[in-house]
Amino acid sequence: MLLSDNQQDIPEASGRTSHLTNGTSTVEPSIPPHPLGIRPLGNKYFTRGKDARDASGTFKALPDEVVAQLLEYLDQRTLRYLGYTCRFLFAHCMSDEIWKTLFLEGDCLKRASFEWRGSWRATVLGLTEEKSARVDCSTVFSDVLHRPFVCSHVSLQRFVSGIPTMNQIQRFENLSYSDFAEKWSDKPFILTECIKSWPAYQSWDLEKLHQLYSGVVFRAEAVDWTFETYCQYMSNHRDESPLYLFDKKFAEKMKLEIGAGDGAAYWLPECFGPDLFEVLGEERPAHRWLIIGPERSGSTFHKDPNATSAWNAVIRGAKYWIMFPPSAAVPGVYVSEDNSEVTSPLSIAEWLLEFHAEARRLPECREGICQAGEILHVPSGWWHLVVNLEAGIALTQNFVPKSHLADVLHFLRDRPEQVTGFERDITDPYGLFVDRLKQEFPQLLEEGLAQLTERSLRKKRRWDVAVGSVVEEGQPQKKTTGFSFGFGLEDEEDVP
Ligand SMILES: O=C(O)CCC(=O)C(=O)O
Ligand SMILES: [Fe+2]
Repeated sequence: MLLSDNQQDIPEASGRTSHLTNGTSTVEPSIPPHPLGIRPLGNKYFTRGKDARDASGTFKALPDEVVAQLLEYLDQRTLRYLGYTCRFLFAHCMSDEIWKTLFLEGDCLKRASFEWRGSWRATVLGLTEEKSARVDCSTVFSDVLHRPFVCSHVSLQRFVSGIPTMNQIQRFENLSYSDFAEKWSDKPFILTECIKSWPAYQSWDLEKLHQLYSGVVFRAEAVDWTFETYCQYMSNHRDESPLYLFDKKFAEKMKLEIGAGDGAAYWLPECFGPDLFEVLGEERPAHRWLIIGPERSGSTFHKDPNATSAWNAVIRGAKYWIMFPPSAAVPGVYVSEDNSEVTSPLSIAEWLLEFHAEARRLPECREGICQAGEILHVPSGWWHLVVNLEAGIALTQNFVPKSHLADVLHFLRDRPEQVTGFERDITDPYGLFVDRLKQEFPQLLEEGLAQLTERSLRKKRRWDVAVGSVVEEGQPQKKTTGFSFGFGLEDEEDVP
């Protein structure tokens, strides 16, 4: 529940606000001192003097990770008062990640419009900035507490500049459909002129959208907030992974026309050609989104759903993209054997800090910055991580080009448990898609299915070669006990 405005955090009320000493960061010079003075663990070994942990009683024995986990079980009142017992626990109990969880679990979630107060804690407790407690925590040494702060301040420039020439995503002013279909449907690229005539590009910015839609409720991850509240959040938050507005019903909510008609806010770029998922009509999965977020917001590594391709048009701001082809092993991204689960427990900043340098050295790596007025192509099955270099607005759409029909058929047919976005009552998306294609594009369907069969045969043949039951021309017969781990036996079927 939100507490009222006149709530006040106890330490300030009892006159214990103290002067904060500067902490030093061991990570990079651009990181300012932590607002509470919390310092990285390593600093403890260069500091003679107090360690706040010593005054935390039983908690002293626990590693920081365990303390942080324990606190996740507390309700807001207990968390608040436990934080007043000593500096060490104050520092832990101020962790905004815990307060974000409390927000998401509490009644606050039910309200779309309220005042954002600069942090999850202040918002849950209804505290104004000046009534929020501030206690000198310069004797608290903790990577668990300091690391999220580093991640929310790390300079993005150092990762997005100096892109090696080999890695650069190709840029064109425009592209014809025939060039796309023949040469580019498998590769990322950026078009610099394609969307410049969109009214959305010419007239939207954050201020204008705020004027027009401040009362409209948009989805941002787990919350539905008015644009007014989201704008307050965007301009004053401290999150390492900022809440990202990602709304699939934006066209209805904003009463937008999309397409060829007069008054349309934007239309589909011609170069990608027909979108074969259009045959699904009302039954197609969600396919377009309005995306708004502050600097550092973005998307961690993923492949787009159902083996669809996508375009992503930047209306305001700038996005850094790092991409890998479908079969690449992306550093720091762990995929289960059947590809159904992707584990990348890292925030964007953590991934950049830990894995960017290694990823950039891989020959398959592609990187680029998509500026306002530019549009980027995400080919079917490609891995991508995206980060906003400044607050911005984007529009994205997923589609099925002819050249990837076989991939989508394959995905729907052979990965039914990974198919997403269809309404629950559609129990056989593959069957539905095939039926509709049969009616509207029988020839394309036939070609797509033929490609699937050919792939299966090729895969089987490569398997037979690998286990030695068939000899490839010019190769000696392998001795085998019937099973071997075949190097180079790329699972083509697994590559959407
Ligand atoms: O703009 C972004 O954050 C990227 C969005 C994206 O990857 C997606 O919509 O699949
Ligand atoms: Fe994506």
